[in-house]
Amino acid sequence: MSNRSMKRHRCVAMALLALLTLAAHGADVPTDRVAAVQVTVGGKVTVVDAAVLSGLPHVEVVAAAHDEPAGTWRGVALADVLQRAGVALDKPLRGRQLATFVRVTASDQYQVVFGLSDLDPTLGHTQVLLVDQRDGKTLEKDGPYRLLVPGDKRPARWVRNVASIEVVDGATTPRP
Ligand SMILES: Nc1nc2c(c(=O)[nH]1)N[C@H]1C(S)=C(S)[C@@H](COP(=O)(O)O)O[C@H]1N2
Ligand SMILES: [Mo]
Repeated sequence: MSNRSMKRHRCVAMALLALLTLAAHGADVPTDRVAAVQVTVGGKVTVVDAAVLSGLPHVEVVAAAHDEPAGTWRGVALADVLQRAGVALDKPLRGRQLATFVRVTASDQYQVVFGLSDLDPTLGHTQVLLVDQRDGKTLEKDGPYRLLVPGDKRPARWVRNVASIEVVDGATTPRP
C-alpha cells in the first residue's frame, strides 16, 4: 500500500471512530430504569432524584388509565420540577417564552412534548405531575418516575420510566 493510501485509510478509520463515539454518547438516554431524571434548561442539567423531589410540594390525585380501577397517585407538579431547574414559571410567560416546549423522554425512547405555556398557571394550567407512588407504593416496572396528566382523555402522555426532560426554545424567528 502506498504511503498516501495508508494515510487515507487511517483518516477514514478515525472518522468512523468519531462517528461511533458520537452515536454512543449522542442520544444520552439511559436504556434501563433510571434512578434520577435529567432536566436540561438552556444547557444546564439538573439531576432530579428522590432527594430533590422530597423538597417539592406533593399532591395526590385519583386517576385511572383506560378501564383499570382508579389509583391514588402521588407526585409533584412538573411546573415545580421545571422551576427548581431554573424555569421562571412563577410569573406569566411572555414573548419568546411562549414558543418554548418541554420534551419528556422515557428509557424506551418514547417521547412527548408539552408547550411550556400549557404548564403556565395563567395560560393552559394543565395539571402535569411527575409521580413516584401509586396507592402508597413506589412504581415498579413503570417507574421510578411516571408522568400523569389526569385531564387527558387517553393516558398517552402518561410517560412511564421518565429518563430526561428538556426545555427547548422552539422559536424560529430572530430575537428582537
Ligand atoms: N415509556 C412509555 N410510556 C408510555 C408509553 C410507551 O410506549 N412508553 N405508551 C403510552 C400510551 S400510548 C398509553 S395508552 C399509556 C398506557 O399506560 P398503561 O400501560 O398504564 O395502560 O402509557 C403511555 N406511556
Ligand atoms: Mo395508548
